[in-house]
Amino acid sequence: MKLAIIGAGGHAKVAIEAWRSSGGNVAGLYDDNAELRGRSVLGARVSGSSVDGFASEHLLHLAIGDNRARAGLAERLEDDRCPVVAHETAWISPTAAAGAGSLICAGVVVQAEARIGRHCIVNSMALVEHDVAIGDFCHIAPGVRLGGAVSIGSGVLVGIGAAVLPGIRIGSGAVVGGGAVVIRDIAAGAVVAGNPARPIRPS
Ligand code: JB2
Repeated sequence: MKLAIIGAGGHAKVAIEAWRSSGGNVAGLYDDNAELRGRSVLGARVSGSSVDGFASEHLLHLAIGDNRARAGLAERLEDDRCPVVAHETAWISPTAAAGAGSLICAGVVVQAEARIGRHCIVNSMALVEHDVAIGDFCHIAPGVRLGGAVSIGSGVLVGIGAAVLPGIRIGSGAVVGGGAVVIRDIAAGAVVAGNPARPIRPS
């Protein structure tokens, strides 16, 4: 079946190439920005709004980097229309699992019994070690390293290149700045940065 992609920005390019890497066809792109209508992104045409995409007969993927925007759109979707999209170069343990609509990008490694929620982005070259648990609507940015048994709530952004030590717990809605090294648990909603990571905005 063909995949309709909601969102026609930079992240859509990554989703398109991940889906195509294993022979998938993209039906079209759908974006609420009317100025994008008719444009082509990597050969896929912007054919309408998100409502048009939902009304199509195709499988769907939410290719929007913002966690909240993605979560809002997911409420209007049934999980069985949203396959896991994994680039062919990702290595995903046969004992790991990812929820509906998640994108596992090029070069990602997901180790034994890791759990990834619904509509997550595990971006290029990220490492998700054994027994990691990631909630719904998270973005694990490029090059992030999550040590064994790290636990992450929903709607969390772990910024590019950050490292999270084994067993650390990160609460829902938290933001970890790019390059941070997380050595202590992080409260829900907190924003942390640096090495070692410290709050720059309290929860
Ligand atoms: O609620 C929405 C919505 N919010 C943004 N509904 C619909 N249908 N579309 C929405 N969009 C659309 O997503 C915008 O109109 C825009 O066309 C697109 C977002 O494009 P942008 O290039 O700004 O961001 P992105 O989400 O594709 O990529 C971001 O996140 C990635 C993970 C960037 O920060 C990338 O650099 C990053 N790799």
